[in-house]
Amino acid sequence: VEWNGLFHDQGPLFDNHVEPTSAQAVTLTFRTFKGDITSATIKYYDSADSAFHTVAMSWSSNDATGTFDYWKGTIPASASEKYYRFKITDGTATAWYNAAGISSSEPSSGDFFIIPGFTTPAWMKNGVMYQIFPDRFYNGSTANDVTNGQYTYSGCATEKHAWGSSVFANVSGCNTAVFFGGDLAGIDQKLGYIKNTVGANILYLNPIFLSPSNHKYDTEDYMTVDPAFGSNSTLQTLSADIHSTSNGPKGYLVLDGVFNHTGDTHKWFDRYNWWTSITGAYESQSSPTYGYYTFQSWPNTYSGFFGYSSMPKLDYGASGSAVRNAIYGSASSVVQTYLKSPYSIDGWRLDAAEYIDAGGNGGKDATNHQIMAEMRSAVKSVNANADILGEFWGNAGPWTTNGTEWDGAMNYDGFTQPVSEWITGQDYGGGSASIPASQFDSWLHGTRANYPTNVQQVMSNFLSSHDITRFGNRAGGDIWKTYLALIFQMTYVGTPTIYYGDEYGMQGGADPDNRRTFDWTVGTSTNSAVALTGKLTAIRNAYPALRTGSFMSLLTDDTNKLYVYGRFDATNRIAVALNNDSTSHTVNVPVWQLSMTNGSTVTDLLSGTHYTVQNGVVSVSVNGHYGAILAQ
Ligand code: ARE
Ligand code: CA
Repeated sequence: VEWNGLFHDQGPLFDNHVEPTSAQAVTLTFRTFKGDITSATIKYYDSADSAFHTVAMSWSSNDATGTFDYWKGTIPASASEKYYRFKITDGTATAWYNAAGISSSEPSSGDFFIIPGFTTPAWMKNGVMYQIFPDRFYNGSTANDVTNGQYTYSGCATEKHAWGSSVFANVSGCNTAVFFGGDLAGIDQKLGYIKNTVGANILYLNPIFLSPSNHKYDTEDYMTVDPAFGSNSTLQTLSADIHSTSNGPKGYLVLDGVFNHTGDTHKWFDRYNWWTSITGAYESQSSPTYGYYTFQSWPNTYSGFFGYSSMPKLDYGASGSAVRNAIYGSASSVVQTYLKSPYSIDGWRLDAAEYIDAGGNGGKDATNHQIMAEMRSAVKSVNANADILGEFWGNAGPWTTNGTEWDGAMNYDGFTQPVSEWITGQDYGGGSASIPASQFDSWLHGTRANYPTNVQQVMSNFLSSHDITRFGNRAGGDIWKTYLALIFQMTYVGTPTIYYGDEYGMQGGADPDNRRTFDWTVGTSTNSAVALTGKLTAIRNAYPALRTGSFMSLLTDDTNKLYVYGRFDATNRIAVALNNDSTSHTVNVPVWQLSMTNGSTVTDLLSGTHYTVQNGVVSVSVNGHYGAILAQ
């Protein structure tokens, strides 16, 4: 069996129902070199009877170039989750093929998923996300700015600093008390920049609810927008303006749901009696919300996020508990309220979701999964198209492979880390770590295999976040590395997510330096990186193959630091060639793998240059730390 000819994924040419209902049979297509094999079999595990089944595939057709055979087979419709792999024989040798790769012996993991009835939001599959840390993006109203000494929290008096100042920690070392004045009105005023210049249509905002810190991960009241960011009516206006098409394409809004813990000033806890008419859990063991938290020894010893006393952990109790109802279970819950009109948000990013649990333990267990399933039901009951984006830094498979919990997750593990190591030679924390192109490819392959295809397509792929060093820093200020990373980000599988400022290579080390104020003198359409970002998002928006098409690895060259892959569907075939070297290289792109015919023309969507396919190859010179997007 010639392994180089074998291909299947759940792209539109190889799977007729990537999101089947329980009534839809799934017809799979498998590719081999023409005449190479004698039989192909689908072997699938059906969770309904916990047994393996086989389907013999039959030859169906050749590709247009006569290079390949296509084999087809159908897995019958049913409601149960299934996992499949292929067995290929040529009369002598056998090869096994699944999402994790090809092997000569039968694999025990890494199969493709079929999860009837599980859908992820189309707008998340097809959009580009822009992440904003609200205090640092744009000050739309100075009237609401936090002033020096306006209040003191955890011994830290608030400090207001000038936009662009490099002060992130105040004199007492309390970085969370340093404010710059950014707000929701500012975001609203810059929607034109986000939608039209950058080309992003999904906004993800770090926490915006009442809280004494600048990051607002220590919530004081979920039902009130922090006054330094605006009011609940400002949020309604912002949401309406994001959804409106009068300022660019229709947009979507995702908020940060910090539901593992509250702040210690939350009215349910009320450590400092800021809520004078309320008796919180810290104040009395007879408080109506005493049971919302887990005290080992009341009042001073209680479970908190990472042990922080400023972030007491919520105790979710059993199904139907007061906390579950308040957070997501009831019509007036936090989760449901903001999904409904007049806020009409489109999704929740679930902060620290892995730890959510009952009794103050570490989460990641059956109770956590039960809570996540209840949360999904609540979210989808209000808006079936809403997105649930979990925060997890490793393989988020446990929350995404049963179709009952998250739609997707922050892709630290399957995007941010490998991109950083390949392009910058550093991990996302800034430590030295370098991988060659071949390892980059296998890392991506392996992490894609962790997820059903519709989950892969909504994984949030970002270069930086508010929790790690800036990509611009790891790149040592070399803007060409940002160019290369952006080209990869906008042509890879998953929702491209731009942490504000990454579109111009914003600098910054670890928290809090990764939360600098946006520089509006740099973040303009005349900046070359911003212009490239806009061009790339337009390309992604124009070609569905880049969003929901197949992904085929075409070439890795560790010596010349090259990586080439295909994205394709029934309409378009695109080969992306990346050069991670500092000097230019001529890349012979094997477009015969995409069935491009000799003599046909491909166009580099970045440069506009046309090329002719000769001997199954397109020969392209690619600049150092740049790429070509060859489409037909
Ligand atoms: C800040 C400073 C700390 C300081 C602390 C107290 O960063 O150094 O000690 O203040 O003064 C929020 C704020 C942070 C703040 C933190 C605590 O944004 O600025 O810290 O609250 O007050 C783990 C968790 C993951 C978490 C990250 C940060 O699993 O959930 O750590 N991320 C979310 C948000 C954060 C937010 C919180 C949670 C709390 O995105 O912004 O912090 O609501 C490995 C592990 C990960 C681990 C990661 C980083 O890869 O696999 O699980 O993430 O390392 O430690
Ligand atoms: Ca302001």
